[in-house]
Amino acid sequence: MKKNQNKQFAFLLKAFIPAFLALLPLLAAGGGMSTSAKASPPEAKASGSAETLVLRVYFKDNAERDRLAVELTAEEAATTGGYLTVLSDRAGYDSMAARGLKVEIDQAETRVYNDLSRKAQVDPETFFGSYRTVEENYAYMDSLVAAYPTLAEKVDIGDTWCKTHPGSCTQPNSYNGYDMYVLHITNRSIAGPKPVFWFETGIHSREIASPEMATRFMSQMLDQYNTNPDSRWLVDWHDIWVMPHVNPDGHHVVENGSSTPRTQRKNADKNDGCTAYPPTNSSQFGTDLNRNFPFKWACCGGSSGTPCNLTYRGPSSGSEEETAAVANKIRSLIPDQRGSSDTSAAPITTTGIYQSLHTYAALNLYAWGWTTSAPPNVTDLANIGKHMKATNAFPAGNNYTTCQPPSCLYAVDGDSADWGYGERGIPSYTTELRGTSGGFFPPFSDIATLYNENKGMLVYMAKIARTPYLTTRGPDADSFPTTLTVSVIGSVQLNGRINYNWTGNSYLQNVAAAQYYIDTPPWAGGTGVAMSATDGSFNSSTEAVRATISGVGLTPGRHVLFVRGRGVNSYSGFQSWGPVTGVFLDVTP
Ligand code: 0X9
Ligand code: ZN
Repeated sequence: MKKNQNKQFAFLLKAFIPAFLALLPLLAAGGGMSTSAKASPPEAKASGSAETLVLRVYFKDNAERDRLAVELTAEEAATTGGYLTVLSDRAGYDSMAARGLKVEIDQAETRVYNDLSRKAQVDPETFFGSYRTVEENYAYMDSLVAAYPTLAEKVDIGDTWCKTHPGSCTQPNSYNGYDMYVLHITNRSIAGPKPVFWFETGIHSREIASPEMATRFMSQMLDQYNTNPDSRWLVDWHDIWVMPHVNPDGHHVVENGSSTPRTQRKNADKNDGCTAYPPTNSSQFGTDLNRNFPFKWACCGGSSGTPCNLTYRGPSSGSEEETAAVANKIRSLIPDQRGSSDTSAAPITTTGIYQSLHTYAALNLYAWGWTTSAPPNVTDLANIGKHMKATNAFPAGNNYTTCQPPSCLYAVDGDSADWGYGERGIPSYTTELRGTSGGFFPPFSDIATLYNENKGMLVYMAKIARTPYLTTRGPDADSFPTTLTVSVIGSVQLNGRINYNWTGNSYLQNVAAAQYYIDTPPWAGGTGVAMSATDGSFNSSTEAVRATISGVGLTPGRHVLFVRGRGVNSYSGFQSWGPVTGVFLDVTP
């Protein structure tokens, strides 16, 4: 990436000043939370010598839990231990204790949170180590479009709050907001309509690991188009929408923290009665975009009506530019497939799937967030979630607990996952990445691990996008090779496995059949060729399968095989075919 003048200026600001300022807390020997914040007198005062404490606040029942979660802005840590995890300072701790709450300091987590040694060195073009800024991620998207012009386009779906309110945004500096860009990945030389996988990150800007997953997923789809057969067929046949920054204004604030990012969670809307800046863990301007979606908005105590609160829901349903842009774009891509009653189930043939990635509770959360009642499609929503978790599924899951938020986290209303399922009827998830050592701000070196453990979950979601509620009832096709080579006068063996037997599968049953397609997949009118059970009969939930593929009659060059299996059961008249696994078939003259 070329440095322009702004970058040079940013370099000075970001590298030299914080490097000097970072020394101050060490010299002051006060320890405490060293933010670049010490740059400005007001924040230096606000943090002072007050160390951030990681607190366990115990609750008596779920009603108290949900009330306290909103009031104290609990972290998204599991609540199954009977307590909420809350970041506060000594004064906050004292006042909680004074009002009779049982509250403890988690000493180990408090040390980790404040560990100065984690502070990464500052790169002129990134922040907090090598995390990319909004500008850099947008430039990265441009570079992908330039490299793969027929496979990727950068789509502007709207303007942020700061861009629609010119002159209003002055923190951390005067700026005029952002366009909201989504990378639309599909091979445009293959006609649609195609099933939609919507994958967004960064709705909570301080959860900085999440956009890094989006850019890696873009790369996996595009840079591996010629080497990874699943990337190939997904890009050819599916509409993949990846939005790295649902909240770019908030991210801009976060980046400014430099040696320690700022903790802005919400957008930059400060016209609703709160101008608190710099952001703290209990007060900041903005609307929580994940409480602003137009479904069950403000319905049930899962959000706050107080503007400085971290779960402030905004003045009205869908009031924020960012929320409206995402909802309207998805509305243009995916039809409303669910009835309007809370108990209306979406049909088994529903198409489209939605992932909104957060950090850092290690959870795959599905609807509903607004009620403890199970959603009408609960069996399938949970089953997709369990596949997202199962490390022995294919592609391998992330090993995060799968659950409905009020039972494992806290009640939430107006969030994107409830909207996606509630309004459109599509399976919608909030995956919370695992917290590594840094909470919201893991050292950049953890990003590779986090992507590695989540890429299988993302690919699975992309694979089942056509009919997720149906396809999750089918088996995985795993253990197939990446590439087979055959000559035009020869033949080759295709070997692999059809497997229902991954941990937690609600649709465990015997495998009944397997098939492959050459170049034209089942949904495009291709002809399936039956594969046989290697042991002679289909009579188990895990079957090794094989076929002999002849090269005679095939054009020399690269072909794509689509392999899949099904179970013995049918559902509403549909056979239980599982997701496709791709294999390259290279035919030599
Ligand atoms: O509270 C939230 O918005 C999410 N947790 S976080 O700490 N990252 O902010 C959880 C939202 C879960 N909601 C649904 N799955 N419906
Ligand atoms: Zn979040």
